[in-house]
Amino acid sequence: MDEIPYAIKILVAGGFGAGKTTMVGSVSEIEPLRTEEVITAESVGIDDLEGVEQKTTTTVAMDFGRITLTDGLVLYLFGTPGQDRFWFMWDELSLGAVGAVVLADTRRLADCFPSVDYFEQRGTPFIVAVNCFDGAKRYRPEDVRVALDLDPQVPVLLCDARRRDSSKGVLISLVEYVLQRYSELENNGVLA
Ligand SMILES: Nc1nc2c(ncn2[C@@H]2O[C@H](COP(=O)(O)OP(=O)(O)OP(=O)(O)O)[C@@H](O)[C@H]2O)c(=O)[nH]1
Ligand SMILES: [Mg+2]
Repeated sequence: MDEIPYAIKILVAGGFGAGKTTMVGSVSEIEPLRTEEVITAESVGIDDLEGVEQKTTTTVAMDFGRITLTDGLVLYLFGTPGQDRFWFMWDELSLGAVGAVVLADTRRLADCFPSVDYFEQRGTPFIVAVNCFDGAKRYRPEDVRVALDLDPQVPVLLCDARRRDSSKGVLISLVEYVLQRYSELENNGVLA
């Protein structure tokens, strides 16, 4: 009989327009579930579209996708909505998640602060993936770490959310980091 794979839940979070839906879509091996709605005129003055002026839709509930990393490990990916008014979804979406990717856009770095705070407070292991938008100034991961005041062990990497291999690399780094955090717990006797 074939082994049943481990299935774990991962969140893809970050500020409005950071590329969450793009990442879940680029990496998913199934047709991703999306909940996009058109950004209407009512958004003007409420949603900051600077830097993503071409954006016409926004996630109003969640994105969902799946990727098999190895025969034994399947990731279920949940993309969060980026706009503040959908914060009420986050606690529900986060239930059972073992780790999170916080996508950052260096043109609007402060937009990912709430995601970083949220996972720090919940004790959810997360990594920061800087989505390299065309035309955005390039920063070194170390500069982003300082700007976001991250703990030294939190991995920060650069990515292109539109590319499957790049997004997959981010998820592999997250899984490695989660495993490392859990083995620290074990070594420190917390799980004993
Ligand atoms: N150049 C470039 N454009 C990107 C990249 N990732 C996303 N985009 C574009 O940026 C826009 C925003 O992407 P989304 O994936 O909708 O962002 P989101 O974080 O899901 O947005 P919300 O759900 O509204 O918070 C889209 O028009 C994408 O095509 C990237 O890596 N590089
Ligand atoms: Mg989205």
